[in-house]
Amino acid sequence: QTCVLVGAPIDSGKDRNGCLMGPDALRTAGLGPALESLGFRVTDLGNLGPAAFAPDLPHAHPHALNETVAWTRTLQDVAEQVMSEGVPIFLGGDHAMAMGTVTGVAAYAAQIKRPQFVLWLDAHSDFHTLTTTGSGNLHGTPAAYFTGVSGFDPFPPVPYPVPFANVCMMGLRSVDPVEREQIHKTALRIHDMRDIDENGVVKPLKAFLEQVAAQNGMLHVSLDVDFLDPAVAPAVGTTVPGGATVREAHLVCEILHDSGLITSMDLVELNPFLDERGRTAHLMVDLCASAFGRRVFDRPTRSYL
Ligand code: DIR
Ligand code: MN
Ligand code: MN
Ligand code: MN
Repeated sequence: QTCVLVGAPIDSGKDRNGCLMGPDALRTAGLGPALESLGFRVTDLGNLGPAAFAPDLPHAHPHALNETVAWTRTLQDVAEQVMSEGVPIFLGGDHAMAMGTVTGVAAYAAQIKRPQFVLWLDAHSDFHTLTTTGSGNLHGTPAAYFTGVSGFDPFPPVPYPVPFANVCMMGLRSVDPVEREQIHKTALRIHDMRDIDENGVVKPLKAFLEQVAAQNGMLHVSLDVDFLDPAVAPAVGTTVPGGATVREAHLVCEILHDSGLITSMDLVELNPFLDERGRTAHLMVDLCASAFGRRVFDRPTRSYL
């Protein structure tokens, strides 16, 4: 099996810069060799760039709209294309990357007539639109965009939105009031940290994966660094205390591997400039390795289905 690394140094989704170094930090932390040691053939497309765009005004609201639209166009095309070559792992870049990656993989799923599912591992719900965003930071909008919510006018239309019921969010602990109001109107599967505290990660994840398997779905996993607690993953611009522990995150990834369902993945929001000695990059690489089969002892495949 082949893993295709796709570098997406998009840094336009928020004001604070540094995520552009994410892809190279993940490579430096050994992502390629880790996947090779698990038996994968690894190809690396290098780092992409945005399509041509008109310069954005420095203090515009939303921030860097043209640049983010341009990135979305590039990533949609590449994501759809690369799906036939293996399992793509998109190396962010901030979470605005998912506007392109998720809509791209969903277009591929539509081609082969399989439903698309998304597991969103994040402190934030990223469910703003261009009109509801208070911060103007577009990394707070991808989940609304790829589920087909209106209010994304200059962005490409979304012909194959991911149904709300096919999206499971875990780790939430920073949701803006407007987002909460909108989420309540949808069938999104929401598991905030309170839910994880009470029930753990296994029960909700297993229920979701059973749904994916039952419908022969494609599964995109979008892992935001801030899903993790900042004490163990400090290299992200939007830390929120009270996140997933190292073991909770590994367990999610290990179960994902055992399910055999992952068809594409995002590793996003890593800002190596905020790190100490690549600590967070190494953790992200280790989690990705767990998602692709690293384990202490063997377990039966699909043991969670
Ligand atoms: C906040 C923070 N909801 C916003 N969002 C994100 O700016 O819209 N931080 N995604 O990582
Ligand atoms: Mn910027
Ligand atoms: Mn996010
Ligand atoms: Mn986040």
